[in-house]
Amino acid sequence: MTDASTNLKRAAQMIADARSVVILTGAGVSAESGLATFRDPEEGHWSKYDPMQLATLDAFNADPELVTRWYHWRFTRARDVQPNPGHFAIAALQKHKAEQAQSLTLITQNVDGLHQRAGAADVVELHGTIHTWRCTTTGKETPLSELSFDTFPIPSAAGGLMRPCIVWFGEMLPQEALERSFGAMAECDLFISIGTSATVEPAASFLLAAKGNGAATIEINRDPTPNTSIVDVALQGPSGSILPLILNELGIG
Ligand code: BV8
Repeated sequence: MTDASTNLKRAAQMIADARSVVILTGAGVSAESGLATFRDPEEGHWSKYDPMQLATLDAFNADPELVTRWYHWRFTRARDVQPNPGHFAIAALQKHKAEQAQSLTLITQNVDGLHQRAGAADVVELHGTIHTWRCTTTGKETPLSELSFDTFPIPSAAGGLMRPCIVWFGEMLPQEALERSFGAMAECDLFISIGTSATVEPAASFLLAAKGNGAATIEINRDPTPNTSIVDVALQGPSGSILPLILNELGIG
């Protein structure tokens, strides 16, 4: 038996034994749906821009048209793609754990909404969502479906501009999302990091915090990360292939 299949069986057994699981996902879990990640070169028009230079309040204030166009491009991409087998596997695992009267809290750094479209429940959107926008003057929120993008940027009724309800670099994370995350991490006996480079704080430190609370740890990622050397089991490869194999081991789905 290869190391990879031994590790996969071990990870499956850890998941079966866990009574309280936290999963943290990043852009890598949406890569097989066709959405570019943050640190892989972006295809097409935006390849000349660095997302790190666009996902900031300063960038929006300096050029609201450019940043609004970037998010318009990103949400039309997110709307046009489908959840992949990795998203569906996580949703099936969450359902299975609930049926066993055990808990699985899904925390995502992604803003694309693909976990919810795959059937995941109570998703903690740590970095907000592209599917709701708010007025820069009043903070009043509007669902994306009620916005028209015939002008860039979009003026708000109060005379301000509309911006996505996304946490930009340098902005505070939503209090409720942070509280739910820290609460789940304090309770969990298994923390699984999937498709994230573990470089954006404070999410990058969640695995270490859970480990410090005594949780076992698993990483599923295409490339090594700063967490790879400290997790109990590291499965290197595409989450859209690895997660269904784990569910097969567990006899789920
Ligand atoms: C904040 C929304 C308080 C935008 C995003 C220490 C403490 C606190 C803050 C900081 C700190 N040090 C530095 C900071 C500042 C900053 C930060 O972390 N900077 C980093 C770059 C050093 N953090 C913040 O500003 C946060 N705010 O802490 O507030 C505060 C405020 C002021 C001053 C001090 C403190 C806000 C962070 C949120 C930023 N917003 N997203 C948008 O989406 O447009 S973050 C952005 O990066 C996305 O959400 C993304 O998800 C996230 C992390 O990236 P990843 O998801 O990991 O994606 P990445 O491309 O990096 O990696 C993908 C991985 O997938 C790769 O490893 C690849 O190998 C793998 N992969 C690829 N394909 C597959 C795969 N894996 C499996 N299968 C595949 N098929």
